[in-house]
Amino acid sequence: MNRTSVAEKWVDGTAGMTRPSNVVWCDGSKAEYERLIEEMLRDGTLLPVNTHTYPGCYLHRSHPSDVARTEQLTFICTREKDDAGPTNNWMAPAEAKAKAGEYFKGAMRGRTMYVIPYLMGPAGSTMSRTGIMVTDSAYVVASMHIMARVGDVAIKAMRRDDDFIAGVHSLGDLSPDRRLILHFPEEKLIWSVGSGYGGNALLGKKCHALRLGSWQARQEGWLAEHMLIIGVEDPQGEVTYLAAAMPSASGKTNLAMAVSSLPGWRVWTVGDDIAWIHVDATGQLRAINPERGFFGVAPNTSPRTNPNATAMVKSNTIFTNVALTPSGEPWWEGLTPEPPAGLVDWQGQPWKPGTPAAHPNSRFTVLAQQCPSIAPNWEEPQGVPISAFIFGSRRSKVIPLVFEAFDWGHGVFLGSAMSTETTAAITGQVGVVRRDPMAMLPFCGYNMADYFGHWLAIGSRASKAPRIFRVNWFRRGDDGKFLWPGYGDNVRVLKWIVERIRGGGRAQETPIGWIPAPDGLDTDGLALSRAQIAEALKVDRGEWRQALGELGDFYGQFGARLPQPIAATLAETQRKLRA
Ligand code: OXD
Ligand code: MN
Repeated sequence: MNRTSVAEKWVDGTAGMTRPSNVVWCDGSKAEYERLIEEMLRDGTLLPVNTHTYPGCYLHRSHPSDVARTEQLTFICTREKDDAGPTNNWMAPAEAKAKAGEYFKGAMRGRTMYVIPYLMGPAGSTMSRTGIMVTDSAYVVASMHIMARVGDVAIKAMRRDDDFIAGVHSLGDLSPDRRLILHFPEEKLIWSVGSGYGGNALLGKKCHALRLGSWQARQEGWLAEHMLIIGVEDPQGEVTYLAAAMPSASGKTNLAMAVSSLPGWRVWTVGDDIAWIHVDATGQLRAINPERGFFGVAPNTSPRTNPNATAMVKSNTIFTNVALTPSGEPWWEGLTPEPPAGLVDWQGQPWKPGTPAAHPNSRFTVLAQQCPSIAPNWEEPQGVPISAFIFGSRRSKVIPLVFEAFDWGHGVFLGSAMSTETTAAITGQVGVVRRDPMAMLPFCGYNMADYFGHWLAIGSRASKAPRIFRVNWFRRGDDGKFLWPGYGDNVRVLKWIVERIRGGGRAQETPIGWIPAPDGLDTDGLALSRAQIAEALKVDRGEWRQALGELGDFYGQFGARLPQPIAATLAETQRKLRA
């Protein structure tokens, strides 16, 4: 392999700090993957599962205190605190390095340091970017094989000797007290210590593709977003590409792989978590999926909610923290209506009813090419043309099932106004409403006020600016039940969105945007009354006035850095709601 001298030097320096007993450069080959699996089966990092029904699948049980992203230990380490902004944890670079340096010092003694050159994005795409990460975790290496393009393909894609994001990862002692996930955007550097969990440890994903990616995107004039990408095919065979931002564990993977309940309509999967989006020479926005696989939430994945994912994880999949049936098959809540007898829980203990069998944030890691709905063009180097953005969150109240922004600026406002109920994908309390602009709160690598400004600027460069929509599958009625069936029926909402893009789609104007007219949504064959649909689409002025008051408080922390058009749209919406 033709390694660059800058990379070699950096790797040597890192080995000097972490003191591994040997250093192995990864080539990304199948043989290497198989060697790692063998080694992990030997030392117990991986457990076999039933190879007849789940060929090529394995189970990893993580440390019980290392099961989700730890946002309170995640920092943006810019020279100026204001550049990280009020929504990020910030630490001065020197302090961060001194602290984490203590944890890294000699952390790899007696262990192998793997060097992983990786490419985010399809080979041959000008939108793709390279990284080199080191780790002392074989589980991380095997997962990176699935989630990124590893080896020579990455080295070849480097434009210069120093054209890479550098990432240092060590399991350390896995103690949350000695865990830090640090981002140094000005140095193109990531340091992560003390966790083996995907979002903290697979550095290509959240740390590179989103936090550092968003920083680079702003500098270079593109967007790095927490978005799925899909192609929606109509009965005539025409495909419309959409990108949708949704918070972690809020149905992104399900929507990315949805099986339509509407005859003739079909969803093609391009990506399920991250989109890198550029404005092309004609002013069209085009998106690539920088990842190579899916790191999806297992619980509630079933033949009913996501038949494609259920089929996809039947082979060549690494499961983390799921339960096992007596015949050694992976199991998680929701996979079957009733739990099978004799389950072993995610910690390897006989399962006690009333406790989680699989961890609520248990995961599957699998190659995208295994997905039955993967789009034939998902690795197209020039990406797919995006016709609309969707912002979705998890709110039991206030937010209608779907509505459309009046224009780009209004859509950016709607994205910036997003809030959501928290899930098990992050350590902390579940079900609390928190602000989550564009589903990027935990992932934006710089001041979010500047991020809103960057979105506005992209719109002015896009001669064919995508339409912007807001969705909420999670609204509940007074009886506490969901108002909308979700899953495959969400394609009914996508159909209305496609119709709006093409100039049809009946809609009515409200103070917050365009809502489907009473007969606008195709609800044929759905056991929902008109009143229920009206309830799902309702704009409650009182609720909205209160919500926008809270939004104003959130904006307040950005001070003068908040773009004026965002503040003006808030004021205008409040005025309309009072009228
Ligand atoms: C993820 C997340 O794993 O958002 O995708 O937490
Ligand atoms: Mn995500």
